[in-house]
Amino acid sequence: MIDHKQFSSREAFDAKLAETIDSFQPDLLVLESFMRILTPEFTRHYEGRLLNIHPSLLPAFPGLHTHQRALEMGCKIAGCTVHFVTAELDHGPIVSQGVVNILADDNADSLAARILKLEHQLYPDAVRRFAAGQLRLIDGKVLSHDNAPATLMSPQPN
Ligand code: NHR
Repeated sequence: MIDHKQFSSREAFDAKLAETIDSFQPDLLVLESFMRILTPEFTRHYEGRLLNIHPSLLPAFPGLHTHQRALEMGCKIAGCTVHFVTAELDHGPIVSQGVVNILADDNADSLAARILKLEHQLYPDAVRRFAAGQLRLIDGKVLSHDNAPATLMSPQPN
């Protein structure tokens, strides 16, 4: 484990992180509950081979507390977005999106739970497509063989 608190700056933490990751020569990095904003040096180094899934329909609600913010805005739909990570937080090129209806009695937890089910479909699917060579970032644009449409989930009880 690499603990960011042991480093005096984001740059130093990210440099150690990248050094450690590179020793494994990975084809793809997949962020999961990774809560530290990554430096431009790091995101540039892994450009086109670093994915994130964010629990909102980007470009709406980048950052934190997305479900609460969607509810407060009175949104009728919400969802999640798989994207390639760039220096600008939650603004990288979009790979795929999943959509759920927001129900009248939803709270942040019930909405999060419904969206999480979609995340568990979309994220592995994106990794599978990347591994199969069907998903690439070319000149900052997503190149996808099947041009994946949004995944829709009809309202259903948790
Ligand atoms: N880094 C870059 N450069 N670009 C992205 O798109 C990133 C990223 C790092 C993480 C995941 C992201 C999410 O989808 C992610 C995407 C952390 C924060 C944050 O504010 C925001 C979004 C995401 C992850 N982090 C605070 C920070 O100062 C710390 C918050 C905390 O510790 O609770 O790093 O959700």
